[in-house]
Amino acid sequence: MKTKIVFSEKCLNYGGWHIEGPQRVKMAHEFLEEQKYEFLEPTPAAEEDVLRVHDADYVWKLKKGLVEDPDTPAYENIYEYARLSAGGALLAAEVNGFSLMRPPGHHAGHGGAALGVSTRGFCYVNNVAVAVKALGKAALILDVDGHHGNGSQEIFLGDERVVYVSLHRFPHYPGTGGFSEGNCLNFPLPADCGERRYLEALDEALGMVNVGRFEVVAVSAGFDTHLGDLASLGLTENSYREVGRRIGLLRKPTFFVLEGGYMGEQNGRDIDQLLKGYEEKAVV
Ligand code: Q9C
Ligand code: ZN
Repeated sequence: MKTKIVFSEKCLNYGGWHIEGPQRVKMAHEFLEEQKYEFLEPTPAAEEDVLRVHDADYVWKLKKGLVEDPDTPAYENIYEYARLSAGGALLAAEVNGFSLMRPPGHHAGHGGAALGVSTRGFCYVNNVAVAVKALGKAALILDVDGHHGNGSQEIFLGDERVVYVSLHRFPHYPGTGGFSEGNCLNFPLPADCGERRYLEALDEALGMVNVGRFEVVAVSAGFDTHLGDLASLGLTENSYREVGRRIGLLRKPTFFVLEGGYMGEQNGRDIDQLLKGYEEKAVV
C-alpha cells in the first residue's frame, strides 16, 4: 500500500511574500513526485460542507474578502482557495490519503478566530473539521502541528462522537491548549523538547483514548515541530517516522490533512517519513 497524495497546482496560485506561501507546498510536492507517490486532484468543497463547520455570517465575510487580520491576509478569491483546500481534505477522507493543500485550517473556528484568540493563524476554513463533519463518523482527531488547533477545539468541544488530541509547543501562538477539557486532550510541550519527550507524550495521549470506539482517525498533519521551524519541538525526519508508526498501530482507516510546516522540501521529507512509518504498521 502506498498512500495517495491529494494535490492541485491551483493552491500555488496565490500569496507570495508571506511565510505561509506557495513554496512550502510546491517544494514538498516536487520531493514527493520524485518519490513516486500517486497524486489525485481534488474538487472544491460545497458551501453546505463549509456550513457544517462555520457560521453563515463568517462564510459571507470570507466570500466578500472581509477576513484580514495581522497574521492572515485577505487574498483575492480566498474563499475559492479555501474551498479547494477543504475539498482536498474531503477527498483524502474518501481515499485514506494525504491532502497536500493550502491554506491550512486548524486555527479557524465557527466564526473565524477561535477561543478568544485575535487572529486566525493563516487559516480560513477548518479543512479537517469539514472532512470529519461530512463523514459523520466517530472520529479521533490527532493534531501534530506544533501550534494548538484552537479552531478544531472550538468546533469539536463537547461533540460526543469526536475526541481531539493535540501535542503542541506551549506557551506559544495561539496561547490556548494549556490544559485538557472534556473531549479535547491537550499536551503542551516546551520549546525544542526533543523526540524522546515528544513520543512519550504521544504514547501517553494515545494510551488515554479508547481507540476501539472510533471509525476513523483524522490527522492534522503539521510539520512546524521540525527543528528550526516556527513551533520547533526539535523533531527530525526520524521523529515523523515514529509518529507514523504509532498512527499505523491504531489500525483504523486514517487520513491526513496538511496544516503548518514552513521549510519547503523538508515538509516533503517529513511527509514521506510519516507515511512510510504509517504504512509499515497499518493493516487496514
Ligand atoms: N503575530 C499554522 O501553523 N504566528 N499557523 C503569529 C504573532 C502565527 C501558524 C505571531 C502562527 C500561525 C497553520
Ligand atoms: Zn502550526
